[in-house]
Formats: sequence, structure tokens, C-alpha cells
Amino acid sequence: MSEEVTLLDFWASPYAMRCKIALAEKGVNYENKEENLKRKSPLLLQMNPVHKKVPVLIHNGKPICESLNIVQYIDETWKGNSPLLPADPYQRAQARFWADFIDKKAFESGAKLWKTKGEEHEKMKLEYIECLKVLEGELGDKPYFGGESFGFEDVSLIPFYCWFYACDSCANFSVEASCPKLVCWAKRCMEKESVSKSLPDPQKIYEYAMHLRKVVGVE
Ligand code: GS8
Repeated sequence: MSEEVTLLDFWASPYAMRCKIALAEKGVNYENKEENLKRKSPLLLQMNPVHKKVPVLIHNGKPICESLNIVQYIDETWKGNSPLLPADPYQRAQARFWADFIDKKAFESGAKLWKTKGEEHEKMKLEYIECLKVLEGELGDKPYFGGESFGFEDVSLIPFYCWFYACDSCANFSVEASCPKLVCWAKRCMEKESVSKSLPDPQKIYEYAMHLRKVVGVE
């Protein structure tokens, strides 16, 4: 059966990057549709009427929403190569736990860093740094979060790498100096074409974040 796969995307979205990496890992051909988030397409509103957010994966006409859910769907649908979640139920639960932590702590504090100022900014800065340290501790000396191979936690976190420069600039911090193992891990992931092709230039992200700071009025 011929497959129809479409991704509703926004270039700077770390959530959408997760899906692009997973699709590339599995070698799935798909159509990428860039959304204008200020003027959302009727297709996006129809496919994700609840959250009205990207990414949305449309597989043979059916929508799948929420990035971690999409990555799991991709893993289960295109089972053959590059499994992302481990087979063992306990290890699967651990992988999902860390992906949830990345969503609720890393992405949240990172996003709030450049949207806040004053006391709230200082609070977010501490949260951002602490969360990266926790992640570095969890990585330990393993090449990837799940062990020897690139998996679900790696896909969940690696898009954040292209935001490090923007977040660091806002927090007056250096991830590279404070979390060297985490940066080594990120560089290891970037050696994979599925990752390097799915992440935009950090300088472009920085410029976008600076523009957003002006739009939300913190600068
Ligand atoms: C988050 C998606 C999201 O925030 C996921 O897919 O994991 N929990 C979801 N998408 C943003 C773009 S990235 O910042 C979005 O679509 N925003 C549009 C809006 O809020 O109107």
C-alpha cells in the first residue's frame, strides 16, 4: 500500500524537530508543510482542533498530535529499522519518564528564559541550569541516554541543542562549560544525518528568539 505521510511543521519548533528526526531514522518519505503560526492553515485547525499546534503527523489522512506521541507512533508503525523505544517494559517506562521530564522541565524553562525578565527570569535561569545538570547526571558516561544506541530520550532532547546558544545568551550561562558531557553527547547525536539535517542553525534560532523577546515586550 502506498503511504501518504505529511508533517505540519514550524522550522524553529523543537517539538517538530523530534518528528523529523524520527521519520529520518526510519527512512520514511513525507511531505513537509511549513505552518504560519500567526495565520494557521485550515488543515492544521482541522487536524489538531484541540491544541491547534504543530507538529501534526498525518498518516493516510489520519492525524496524530503531540510530539512524543508522534515519535512513539512512528516507532510502532515503521518497526523494521532503528527501534527508538526499548522492548523491555521497564526500560520503556524509564525512557518515557525522561522524555516527560525533558518536556516539562527542560523545554519549559528554556522557553520561559527568553520570555521573562526580573525575578521570574532569575527563577527560570536556575531551573534551566538545574535541569541540564540533572540530565547530564542521568546520561552519566553512556554514549546515549538509553545506553549504546540512539533512542527515544535522545530524540526528545536533541532538538534543544540548537536552542542552547539562544538560551545561554539569555541566561548568561555556558552549557558547554557547565555540562561538558551533555554537549559531547549532543555533538555525538549531531554526527547522525537524521539529526543534523533536522536541526536549524543555532544562529538563526538565536535571531528568532531575540525577535520574540521584542514581540513579547521583554526587550
Ligand atoms: C507542544 C507543541 C507546541 O508548543 C508537543 O507537540 O509536544 N506539547 C506539544 N507547538 C507550538 C510551536 S513550538 O513552540 C505551536 O504550535 N504553537 C502555536 C500556538 O500556541 O498557537
